Amino acid sequence: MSIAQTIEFEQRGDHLGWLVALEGERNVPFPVKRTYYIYGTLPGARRGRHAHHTLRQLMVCLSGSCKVLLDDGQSREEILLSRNTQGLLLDPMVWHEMYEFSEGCVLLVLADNWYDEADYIRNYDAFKAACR
Ligand code: T46
Repeated sequence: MSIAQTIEFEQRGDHLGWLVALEGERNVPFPVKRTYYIYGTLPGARRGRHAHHTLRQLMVCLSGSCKVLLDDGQSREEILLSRNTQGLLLDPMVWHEMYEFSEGCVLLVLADNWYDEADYIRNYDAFKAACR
């Protein structure tokens, strides 16, 4: 079984161009309280490197590509995000790291709660201990 679920979004549009709609509690399986985007990542940088106690998030790569390492404390997997019609659901207590960002990569993230540094586990040993 996969650590994180991926969701395929319906692409809408016509001969003029394309559009994907993300709707909380519809095709996004939680109420959306916060949206942020990650961009301008330095070449070779590794971002994330944390887990959340309770936050649920959905990640969509709007432009370019990057890889995401997922770790649930027992196993690890790597996912390539390179399509803006695919979402990656990040449940609580999943350690995640984003890396191999292509030039111009833009990652959109929808979250079910506001920013709260107390929800982060930024130390990997503490994460492993909390999983036990
Ligand atoms: C996550 C991955 C996918 C805020 O002030 N408000 C916010 O909503 C966020 C997300 C961050 N910040 C501040 C905290 C730091 O001072 O922005 C700075 C950069 O955040 P961070 O180093 O956590 O960024 P990433 O790219 O490593 O991680 C982010 C999210 O923080 C995190 O929740 O799951 O993207």
